[in-house]
This record gives sequence, structure tokens and C-alpha cells, in this order.
Amino acid sequence: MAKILVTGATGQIGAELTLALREHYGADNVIAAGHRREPPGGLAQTGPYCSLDVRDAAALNAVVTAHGITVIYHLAALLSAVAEEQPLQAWDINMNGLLNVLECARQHGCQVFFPSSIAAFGPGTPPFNTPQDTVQRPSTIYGITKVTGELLCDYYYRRYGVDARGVRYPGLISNQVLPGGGTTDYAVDIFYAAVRQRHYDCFLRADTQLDMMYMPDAIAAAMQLMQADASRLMHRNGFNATAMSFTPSQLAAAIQQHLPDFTIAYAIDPLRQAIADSWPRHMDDSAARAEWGWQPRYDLSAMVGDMLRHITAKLRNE
Ligand code: VAH
Repeated sequence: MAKILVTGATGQIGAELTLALREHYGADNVIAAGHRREPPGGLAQTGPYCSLDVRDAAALNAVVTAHGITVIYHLAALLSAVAEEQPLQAWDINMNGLLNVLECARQHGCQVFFPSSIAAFGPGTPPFNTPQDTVQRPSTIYGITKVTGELLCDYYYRRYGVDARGVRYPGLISNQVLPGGGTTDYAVDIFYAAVRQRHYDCFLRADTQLDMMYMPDAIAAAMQLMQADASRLMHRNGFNATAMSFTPSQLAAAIQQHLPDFTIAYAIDPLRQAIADSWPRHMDDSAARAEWGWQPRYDLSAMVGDMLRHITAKLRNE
């Protein structure tokens, strides 16, 4: 039976992934680890939680040893906008944290999941139908940690046989946990603003097209890749995977189908606009579909309907 450690378990992906893994593998087989002393929400009520700073190799090793961990989903990281404000801390957390996880996996024979991102591409990357194998010269520290992370995972697989796998996620949209300092956070914030005050001031330009994915699909992608037949994986780390690609104005129009009086205005954040402009518009994810059967369930219309249902219910008791 798999014994799973989720780092970054209090974050946007980690919180929902932990609950999905507990449902699939059994609550006691999934250890949630976060940098906070106390876990938020359902994490503590649904299974074991521990406070962990992934930069502390000895503490990480102690958790893996104590619980007999066989799989590590490593999600602890600073996201793009926060990372640009604190580049040295971003490198420390994102890179030393990953190196500690890979070293631990090498010593204990663990499988590793590492989330890369469209941020691993840069201005010189073909922006449309971005190939699986192409130019990767990101211009953000977050993107540099992501492309370095992909290469480090490949190295630990080739050199030591660590079964590391990963996905290049687009912007992720969750109805459970708010995002923490990313460039695509507008695609979540807009729903809370639409339900609360029927208006949103967007920090990206109306025509900023980016790949996106609803969180249930992102969780399914991680679990499906980790369970895939290793002999079919030609790429292993950094699979392009996307579900939809839209602009803030297209997202606003989809919300107006449900809330006709919703309005949007634009108050551009130069930092996050520059980050978004350096990323591709739409990735080619045919390799993920061919090598491990990637197939998203939610398109823009389905995601908007489900988000509005969940956020409306959540705010009703506010
Ligand atoms: C960010 N949500 O905005 C993350 C993600 C593709 C974007 O990596 O930084």
C-alpha cells in the first residue's frame, strides 16, 4: 500500500490533492505537511498533518522515515508574483526544497511528483501550440526554478533511477483554496468578486490569453500520471497539460451568461502583466494524451458553472 507525503499541503493544489489522495488511498496513508503550525480546514480533521519546512533536509528525512513514505507529491513552492518580489527566498524554497525531496527519494526509494508550469517557458518560446520539446528560457525566477526543477528531476531519474514525474500546469482554478501570489490568481478572484459585488477590477489586460485548468482536472492529472505505466513515459517530467485557454474578457463573458449584471474593469498590475506576457498562450499537450491518457473533463463553460455554484454556496453563509 502506498504511503504518501504531500508537501505544500495547505496550498491551492495541496489542500485539494490531499483530500483526493485520502479518498483513494485511505486517510491514514496520506501525510499532509505544511509550513504552518496549524492546518486550515479539513486537513487536520481528515488525516495526519505535520508542520514541515522543506528546506530542512533532516526534518524531511525524519518524516519520510517515521511514516515509511513511498510516494512524495512535492507542491511546496513560492508562486510567480510573490517569487519576483523575493527572488532569493523563491530560489531557496523552490530549489533547495526540491533537492531535499529528490535526495530523500533517492535514499528511501520514493516516487516523486513535481509540478512544473507554463512559467517554465519564456518570451522566445512559440506562444501557440507550444511544443512539448521546445525553447525554455523563462524570464522570471519562478520560471527558472521550474525549468531547473524539470532538469533536476530528469537527472535524478537518469543517474539514480528515482521515479520522478511531473506536469507543466497552466493557471489553476479552485473553488476550495484561494491561490497564493500567482499571476493567474485573477481567474479565481473574479468569481468571489462577481458573487459578492457583481464587479471585478482585473489586474491583467482584457486580451491576455493564458492556458487554464479546473482543479479537479489538475488533481486527476497528477494521480493519473503517477499511476501510469512507466514504460510508456517518453517525457516523464514537465508534460504539457491544459484544458482551456481564455482571456479575462472571455472569462467575464462566460460569467455574464449566469450573472448578466456582472461588469469588469481593468487596473493593470505591471509586474503580473509582464509575467503573463512572457508565457505561452496555448500549449500542445498531445504527448500527455498519448503517453498517459490525459483528458480534461472541464471546459470554460463547465468550469464557470461549477465555480459559481460552489462560490455562491460558500459565500451564502458569509
Ligand atoms: C502562478 N498559478 O500564477 C501559478 C501558475 C501558470 C501559473 O504557475 O504563478
